Amino acid sequence: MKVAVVGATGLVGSKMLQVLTERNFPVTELIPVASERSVGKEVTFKGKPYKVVNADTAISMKPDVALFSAGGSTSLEWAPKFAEAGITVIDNSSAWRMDPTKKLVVPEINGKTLTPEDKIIANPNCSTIQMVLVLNPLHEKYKINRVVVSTYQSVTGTGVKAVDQLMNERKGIEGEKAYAHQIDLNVIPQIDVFLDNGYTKEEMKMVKETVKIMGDSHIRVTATTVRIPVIGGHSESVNIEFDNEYDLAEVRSILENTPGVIVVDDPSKAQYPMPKDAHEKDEVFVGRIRRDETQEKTLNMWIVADNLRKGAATNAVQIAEFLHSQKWI
Ligand code: A2P
Ligand code: 11C
Repeated sequence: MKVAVVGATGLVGSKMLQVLTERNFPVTELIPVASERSVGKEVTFKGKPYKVVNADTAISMKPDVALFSAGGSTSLEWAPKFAEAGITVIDNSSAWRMDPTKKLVVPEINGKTLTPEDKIIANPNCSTIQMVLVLNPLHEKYKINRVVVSTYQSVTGTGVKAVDQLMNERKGIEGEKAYAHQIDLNVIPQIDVFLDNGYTKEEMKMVKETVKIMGDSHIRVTATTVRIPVIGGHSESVNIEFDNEYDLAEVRSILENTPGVIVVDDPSKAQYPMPKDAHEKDEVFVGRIRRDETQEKTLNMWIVADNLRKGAATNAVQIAEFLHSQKWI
């Protein structure tokens, strides 16, 4: 299968190349795509060098599928052109997620809603993916009414420039800034731009994308998203109010039996999920599962995942795997 990766020189794009290799996706030819300034550079895939091309050239090379992670404006401009040429696009940007004509997919939850007619498929935001993977099986059992989430997000969510900012600050080196503030030894309660309602765009992604993926407008989500000086994964403190009473042991058992989820929860041994341990793993880790003692039918938990993997590259490759298993690509 000919596979184009648009944004192949970026953090998520290079993770996509790594995940395609690890999962042995049947790539017969790789087409790495980046901006004009990278055209001609070489990208290594499975030990072989491939020359970076621009989006126009990539279309003329007729890939079967294109994984996009080159920002919203590149996706808005180029995804429809790829789709018109018959190339299925799996898009990691926010460009198409809330478009009612496009599916927003976490394969374990709503992969089955896909059809061969879906030519632009949206990959959700990283902080949303790791949360819904845990929420969905609990919603199926107890019906979720409301979720209150606070995030602790890795600088890798912003891209290469932010990782450089953190490392430069740590070494006392002046350099380019990805954030308006120092990130080392600091916490920034802003991810993405502020909207008119006082929330950030990242917060509203968590609110809206959760409802769309889980397909239930009854679920109310309120979020505070925060950047912390961490590399390796996003963490989330999640408070979940159900419509129905739950049993704590049953919650654990449901999560232990959910594909892609690993329960790490033994306070007596100081065992709980941490980004250091989730780094380079495809699973979503959940722990600190406990009753909210202030309110009935309500639960607290802590969710951690590598935002570049299940939060981005792995989820996109899993969508491609699903399409391939259906013989649609
Ligand atoms: P380039 O390296 O040439 O700038 P990140 O999110 O880690 O910063 O990466 C963004 C990715 O998107 C990079 O691979 C970048 O390429 C790519 N990109 C940016 N603009 C375009 C564009 N117009 N067409 C294709 N790729 C683009
Ligand atoms: C972050 N969640 O951590 C963002 C990055 O909509 O795919 C991903 C943005 C997106 O900064």
